[in-house]
Amino acid sequence: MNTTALITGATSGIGKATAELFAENGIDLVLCGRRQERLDNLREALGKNVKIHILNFDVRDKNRVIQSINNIPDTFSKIDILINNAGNAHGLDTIDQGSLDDWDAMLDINVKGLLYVSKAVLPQMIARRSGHIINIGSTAGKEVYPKGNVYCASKYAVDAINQGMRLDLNAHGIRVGAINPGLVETEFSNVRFKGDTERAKSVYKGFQALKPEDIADIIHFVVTRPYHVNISDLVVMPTAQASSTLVHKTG
Ligand code: NDP
Ligand code: 8X3
Repeated sequence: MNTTALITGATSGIGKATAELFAENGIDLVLCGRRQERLDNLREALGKNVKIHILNFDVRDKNRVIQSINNIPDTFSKIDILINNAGNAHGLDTIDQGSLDDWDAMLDINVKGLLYVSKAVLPQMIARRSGHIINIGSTAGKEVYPKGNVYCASKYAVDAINQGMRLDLNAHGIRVGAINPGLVETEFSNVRFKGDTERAKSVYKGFQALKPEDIADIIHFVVTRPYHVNISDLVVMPTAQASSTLVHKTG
């Protein structure tokens, strides 16, 4: 039987690159996101290689998340791999200037959304005594940077949830690990700066940022290790980046 992966945030960036690489490698896919047209395009493009099922939900909508995942057609219902990737930063402000709506979005999507999706997928993994969960954290979840406050908090929470999941699922034979990227050039900064593309581009100027394909490659490596090998926590940065606050830029 084929391997099936469910990827949240598959319409862009790291999630999309992972979907493309998984499809190239024969992994059937359940692809999630809110932008229907992009989901349809992915189904069209990747459906030539593997079976694709698309799910349109906002990870904040817990009832819709649980209902959508519970009603996945039988062909896709054995989810071997869950990539908890959906998420973004919203705003970059000092703690006194931050917007309440931005704070809600980051905590509701990056933390609670990840929990809702995991809660929906876990029962079948536990019943089968197998499965692999990859949580996409961040260097922001290892080291706080100025104005990162709530985004960093959301990724520290992902780090804690990753550790907690690994402890609680240990007896069930489920692999759990986090991948924590540094600066990856995706739509991330465009979302953070609310469509200010010039400001978004400037984040990645003067050095070679990671590409989403770099992270997809690592995710594929992690999920293709023998089952007794669990890569539990991995940090990856561009060579030009030494920490959350130190990036060597030229020009
Ligand atoms: P993108 O903005 O390119 O992709 C974000 C994805 O998340 C999109 O597919 C988007 O889909 C989905 N998403 C966002 N909000 C929701 C929501 N409410 N409900 C459902 N899906 C949602 O960013 P990245 O690929 O960079 O980000 C992916 C993950 O990687 C995030 O968790 C991010 O925090 C993390 N990360 C990113 C880094 C970077 O430098 N880029 C570094 C470290 C970690 P749609 O809008 O269609 O719903
Ligand atoms: C994304 C990396 O440094 O832009 O999580 O917060 S950073």
